[in-house]
Amino acid sequence: KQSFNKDDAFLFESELKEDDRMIMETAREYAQSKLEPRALKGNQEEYFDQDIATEMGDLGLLGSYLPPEYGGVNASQTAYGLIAREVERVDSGYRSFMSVQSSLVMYPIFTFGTDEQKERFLPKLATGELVGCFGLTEPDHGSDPGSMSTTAIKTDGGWILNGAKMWITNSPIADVAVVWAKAKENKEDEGVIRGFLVEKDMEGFSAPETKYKMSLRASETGELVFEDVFVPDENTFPDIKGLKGPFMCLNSARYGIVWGAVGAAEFCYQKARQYVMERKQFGHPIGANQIPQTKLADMLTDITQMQLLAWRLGELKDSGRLHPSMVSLAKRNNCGKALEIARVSRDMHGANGITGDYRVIHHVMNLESVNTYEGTYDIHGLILGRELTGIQAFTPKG
Ligand code: TGC
Ligand code: FAD
Repeated sequence: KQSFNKDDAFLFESELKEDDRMIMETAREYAQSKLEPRALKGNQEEYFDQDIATEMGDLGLLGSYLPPEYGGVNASQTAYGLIAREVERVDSGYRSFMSVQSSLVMYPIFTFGTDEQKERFLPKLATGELVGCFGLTEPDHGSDPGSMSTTAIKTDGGWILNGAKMWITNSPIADVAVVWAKAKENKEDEGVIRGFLVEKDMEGFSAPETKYKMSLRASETGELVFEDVFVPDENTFPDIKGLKGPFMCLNSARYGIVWGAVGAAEFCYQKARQYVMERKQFGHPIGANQIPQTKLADMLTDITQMQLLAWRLGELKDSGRLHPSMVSLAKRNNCGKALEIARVSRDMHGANGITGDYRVIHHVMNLESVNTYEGTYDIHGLILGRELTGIQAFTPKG
């Protein structure tokens, strides 16, 4: 008789290809042995250990889907997602580091960059010797990046950047920032968004840290400030123009988050399952009561749906059939469900659930950011709504 798998009820892992499974196992072993022991300190002390960059690089976990000449291991998109799941099982902040480096920095350089840019940056980003960040959001423009204020004015041999980006993962430790800015005073491209590679020692550029976050505390977050920063032509993406550029990067990063949320949710569900069997009240394990049992049943039902969505999305991406609205559907669903599961698990742990040691509230707080960044829960609902009706509802009518 087939036994029931309490962690993978519909046995999705048995469908994985051998290469993908091997990468998943490498990531799992690394995350459990090297990241898990750092997670509590990272959260309590608001600390990202930069050795993590080179450790992940050594294992081929950064930009894994790129070809070997640029430091990747030609991994499938499914494998990339499985890495995100294992890393986020420990901490969404570590997955953030990995996602930004892989999807928001290496992907655009690989896709939009010149050969010289690829050779200069990609191999070192893949080993973790260089760290990158991605600047789209601004203090006054989050969900609506198309209204951004950061400007780029063409000058001899390059562009002059002015403005500021905010809430930028990795910014205080980044060697290179992929920055999106609007061309100004430019006949051909007035108001068109272009991409730039801003390096940390460029004059007029700074990246102050944003301290005292209550979420993603093990991830470095900061601003990017540009005061007449000269960016030479060789640091400009030559051809990509418009919002399509950053959104193509977001398709990849949001896809990784779909998987990452599965890992965080699985952790919280497994902890709740263990806790209600060990903790006794009224002379019985808490798990002997109906309410905790149906809470566990709801969690596993949601997780099974999340696993199958992520796995199927990976297959569609690997076979070139992914549509961005599929990513919105899955990002919205998996982040919203993961957050709900983490909150319920926290409740099932009673007072212990508020302590760092159990690491559940840590996931609750992290998932608040994950549900917000890369397009909020509601913005992805509106993207789907527009797809379904053909009518955009981002701006009020009347
Ligand atoms: P819209 O008119 O929809 O589109 C403008 C142009 O972009 C194209 N496009 C896409 N292309 C590829 N993939 C997609 N997903 C695309 N979505 C749109 C579109 O075809 C059009 O191209 P063209 O050639 O016709 O000009 O633009 P809009 O201004 O109406 O967009 C509205 C909306 C809400 C969909 C969009 O602004 C949005 O997605 N907002 C959310 C912002 C967001 O996600 N920011 C993320 C910042 S990065 C981040 O959070 C990193 S956290 C990382 C971590 O720590 O893990
Ligand atoms: P707002 O856009 O001001 O939205 C506030 C609320 O209003 C949300 O609930 C939203 O859903 C709702 N809302 C907004 N517009 C509408 C509408 N038209 N209809 C209905 N509801 C609406 N950005 C980067 O560029 N790079 C990064 O590396 C990065 N890292 C991040 C790391 C962290 C920890 C966090 C928290 C954010 C990060 N971000 C990054 C920024 C992130 O992408 C934005 O926070 C997100 O896009 C939302 O923008 P906002 O915070 O300005 O919220």
